[in-house]
Amino acid sequence: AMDWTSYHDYDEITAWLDELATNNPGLCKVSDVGTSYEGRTMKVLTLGTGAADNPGIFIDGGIHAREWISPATVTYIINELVNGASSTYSDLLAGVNFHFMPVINPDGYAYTFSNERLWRKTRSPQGACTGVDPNRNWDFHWNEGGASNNPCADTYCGPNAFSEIEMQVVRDQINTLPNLVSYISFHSYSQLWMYPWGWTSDLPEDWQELDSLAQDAVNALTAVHGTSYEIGSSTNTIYLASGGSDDWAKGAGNVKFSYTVELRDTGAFGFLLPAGQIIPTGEETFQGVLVVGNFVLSYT
Ligand code: 0X9
Ligand code: ZN
Repeated sequence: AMDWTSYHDYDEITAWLDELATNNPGLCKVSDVGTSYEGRTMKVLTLGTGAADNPGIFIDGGIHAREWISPATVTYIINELVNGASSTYSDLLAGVNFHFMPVINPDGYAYTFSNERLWRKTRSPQGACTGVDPNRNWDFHWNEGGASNNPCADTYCGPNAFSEIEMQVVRDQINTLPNLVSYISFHSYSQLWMYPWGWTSDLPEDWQELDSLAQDAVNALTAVHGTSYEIGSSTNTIYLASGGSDDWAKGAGNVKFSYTVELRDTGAFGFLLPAGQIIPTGEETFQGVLVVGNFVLSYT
């Protein structure tokens, strides 16, 4: 069983996804979509009661191993949609397909439980050091700034774009799913709701649409517990960093409303966010995701 009073490891999360699908046929479907470097099965959970080509939202978490509030928030969102006041979301789930991958860097995440709490990267061998920054590894303006060529660095972009099997798996999902309108990647920390680009300070031509939806999402988020967020393009809000999944989703994957969200907090606890903040973070973030979901529902 799952709860949101403590953080859960990779095996607990994947077992829970399987259990949800078993208990909620017709709403949930779980698919095995790949295998990590160390052999962990990667799964996608899809929620939706309508057509397979309904507009879709792809939500991932856990790309950075140590950002534990990310998988916890993604599972919180899944649980609300599946086990929350069911009739509330029936129109949404009839018109929008949600695709979730709560932990897209399974080996790194497992390593933060077993060995090193603040590990960030994947766990593939890279010469004298280990791991690639999975959020510098995507093939859209790859290694064009804000990334390191040093295999020992935390922002190592890899020997080539998509060197990491786990990011290939996520890429293939995004490419396979029909009609994705939004992509949201959950990270921590800093309380930012960001849109492309992260590889340049230039803005996408449709940035005002992305900014406006982000404002609506953040307004709903902040209304829950008063948590303040900043909104803007990645480069202009946090820093320049190329090879990110959000830039790829928009620039190569053609997913228009692409976001990276940095969850709580602003640094008091940082990556070591106390488990007592999982539920409030989940509650507020879920309201932001609902705004995106309802926008996608009526987006043509
Ligand atoms: O550096 C990152 O990958 C993200 N910040 S974190 O502290 N969670 O590591 C920000 C990524 C923003 N998006 C792009 N730069 N494309
Ligand atoms: Zn991150």
